[in-house]
Amino acid sequence: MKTTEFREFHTPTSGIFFRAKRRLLSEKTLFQKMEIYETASHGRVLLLDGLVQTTEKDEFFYHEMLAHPAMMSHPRPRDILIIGGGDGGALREVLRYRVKSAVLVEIDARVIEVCRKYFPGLATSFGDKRAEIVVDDGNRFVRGTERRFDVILVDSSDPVGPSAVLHQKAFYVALKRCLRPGGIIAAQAGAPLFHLEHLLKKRRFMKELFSFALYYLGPAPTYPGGLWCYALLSDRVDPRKRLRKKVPTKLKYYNTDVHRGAFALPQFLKDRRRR
Ligand code: AG3
Repeated sequence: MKTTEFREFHTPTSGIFFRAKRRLLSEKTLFQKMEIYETASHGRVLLLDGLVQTTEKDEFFYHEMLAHPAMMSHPRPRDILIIGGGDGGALREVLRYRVKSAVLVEIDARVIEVCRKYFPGLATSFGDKRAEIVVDDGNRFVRGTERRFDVILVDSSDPVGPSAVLHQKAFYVALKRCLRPGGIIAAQAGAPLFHLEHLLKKRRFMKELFSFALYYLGPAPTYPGGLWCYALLSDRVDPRKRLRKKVPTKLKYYNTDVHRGAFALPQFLKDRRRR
């Protein structure tokens, strides 16, 4: 796209029209096409391979809902792993807790570099002493590492391109191996409106692997359909039961009422099968 003042753009299936004031960056990295626009309505917008990943205006819905349901369900989350999430938003959320370490494994070093520059509100977390950044393929990392984690967040993109493997059963088998006893995984799972078949299939294999494999929902105004689905996986913890007492301050969307409500699923996504 040429840099035309106030040109409108939209992304496949998102249905959102952004008014681009300025293109700040457009490049092909080793892994994907990356673009950043300054928009009139949503502040800065990051796209990877044409898909909206984050906007300054509404990123808090997604990042808070990816991180806090898992973090709040774990009695003592000390060591955290984030797969993907090179913009730093999920990392910012987990560092609101008294964790010991947070390892972020991002395949594309350029995403980190560029977000540090253009999305300071997300990427301040990279400077935190507890954060450790690993530039590697998340799939390869979880297969090889001997480290174990209390909470793992999967902040991937859609099941196409470099993120495709992060949606498959083999990856979840490998992830499970990296969990400490009592550990919890939260993974972004896609749009109920556009990825329903995929979501239903995924829930079947997740239930084979974990005692608790539950979907929950949250708003994502700039993602396709506006409603986003996440999976919460654990062998010991039912995230609908006991929560930690103290919620981090300064959150914009998440609270414990929202947490409980998020597990209420609409009829078309309800799990009717018992294990
Ligand atoms: N995680 C991505 C969500 C997928 C967006 N999909 C789409 N727009 N079709 C994103 C990175 C945010 N930390």
